[in-house]
Amino acid sequence: MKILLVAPVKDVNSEKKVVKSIRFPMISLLYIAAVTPDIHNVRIIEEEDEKIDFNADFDLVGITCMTGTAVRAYQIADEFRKKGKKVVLGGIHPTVLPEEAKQHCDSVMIGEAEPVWNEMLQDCEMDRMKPFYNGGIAQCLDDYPLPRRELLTGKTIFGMQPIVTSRGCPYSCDFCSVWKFFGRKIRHVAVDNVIRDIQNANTSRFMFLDDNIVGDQVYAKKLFCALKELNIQWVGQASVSFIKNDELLKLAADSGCRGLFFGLETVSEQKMKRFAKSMKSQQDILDAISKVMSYGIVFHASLVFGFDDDEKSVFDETLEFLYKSKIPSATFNVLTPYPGTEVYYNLKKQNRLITEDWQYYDHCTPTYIPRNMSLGDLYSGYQYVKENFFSLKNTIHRFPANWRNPIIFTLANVGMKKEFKSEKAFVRRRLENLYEIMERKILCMPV
Ligand code: B12
Ligand code: SF4
Repeated sequence: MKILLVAPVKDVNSEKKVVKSIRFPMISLLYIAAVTPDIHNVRIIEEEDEKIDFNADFDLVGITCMTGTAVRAYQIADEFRKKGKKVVLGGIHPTVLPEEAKQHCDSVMIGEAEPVWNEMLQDCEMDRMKPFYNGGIAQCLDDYPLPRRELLTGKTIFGMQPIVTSRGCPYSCDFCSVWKFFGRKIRHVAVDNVIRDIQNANTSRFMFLDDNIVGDQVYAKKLFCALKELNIQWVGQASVSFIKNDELLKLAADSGCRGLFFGLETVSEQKMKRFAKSMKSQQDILDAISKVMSYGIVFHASLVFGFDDDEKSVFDETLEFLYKSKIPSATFNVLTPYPGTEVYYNLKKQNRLITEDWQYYDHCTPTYIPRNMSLGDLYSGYQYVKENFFSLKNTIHRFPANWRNPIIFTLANVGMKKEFKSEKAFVRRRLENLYEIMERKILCMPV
């Protein structure tokens, strides 16, 4: 069969342009290609790079789908089905909402694709595809073949290739569905296989996509020791607690780590306890930032606004802290109630969700009635923080502390600023649409 695997853009009609330098290909499709028998021909389209030709000759189209890309994924699926093609949808959104996804495809793949992909291919050839296939959660990742990297097309951020060493997360944050989807036990790819994957990749720059590259510190130590021999540069996501382990932090740096993404969520001391993270005070975070930076590693923080205990003061408090910390780079998000998360169920129960039109679930648009501020306050507070953080004055103030990584610092800040500029008018229009939706609905306003 001729198989097309597609990674959709968020919204094909959107005026919000994705800054090319910060986009990244979907590794899931490379894994699916790897379990596809050689008798089939597989092609991958990253819609960010390449337009889809709906008239092209394919027997089966597989589309990967997150909540933010669901609307576009469904458009693509509908269009291919109109042309008589068989379509299968997979990824986190169809896994959480399989019945919704089924309205747009022949089959929905729930959970991990590897265990059931071949069964589905055989059924497709025999024209007897089942509505749902459930791959569940495999116990051993070493039974999976390595991703087929040669199918990657297009440029990636700093020429980095994506790589994964684990699935699963032991934490259970209420705004995240990863622990329900991939389970609470961390499952690893054997270090030898990771090394083989890196050696096949034809680059010396990697982005580890693991939710927490140091989730299992014994494994991490083994991995970093092996990476040291390869002379590569890498970035990844980590929990901030690991930096108390000096040996591991040094090993990470020696193995080529150039940047780590930390989900801090908040810098407000009263709220830190709620996240059960190791940081208990702003001083703890300041110490963590300077320690990570002293190893030549860029500290990238991810912060979220709009939690029920957030008040309007959260925006100034965050900005002041970030200014003081001279943090190299940060991502700001409006809390997004993804289906399958506790936050989603609670807001829905309280009748505070404004819309379940997934195109609004973009991390910039508030899609629910906040508890301690108005919708407009949340929107403008979020814009205010981004505008100030990426301003020339703020960037110049943070630059001297980041002299060891001038290129990454400049590119990260310039790239984020560019994206912010393009998103501003777009989010404003989305907010106006949401006000209209609210007028039509009676939603619970907080008292
Ligand atoms: C790495 C990562 C990123 C990277 C790279 C993403 C990429 N292009 O690969 C970056 C930083 C760019 C990123 C961006 C975003 N991400 Co992200 N990301 C992840 C992360 C940590 C790992 C994804 C991954 O590669 N996993 C490994 C692969 C093998 O697993 P997989 O993708 O799930 O694929 C398996 C199955 O799902 C299934 N499958 C997947 N697709 C398909 C397709 C078919 C046809 C079939 C049959 C099966 C199938 O089979 C695969 C193999 O087993 C996940 C968390 C997680 N653990 O999943 C969040 C996650 C997917 N991201 C999330 C979000 C919200 C985002 C952003 C919207 C964040 C933002 N602020 O903008 C953006 C959106 C980007 C976009 N394209 O729209 C959420 C999605 C929630 C949701 N309900 O949609 C997650 C779950 C994180 C979370 N904590 O909630 N992300
Ligand atoms: S937000 Fe991160 S730490 Fe929390 S459950 Fe999700 S993946 Fe795990």
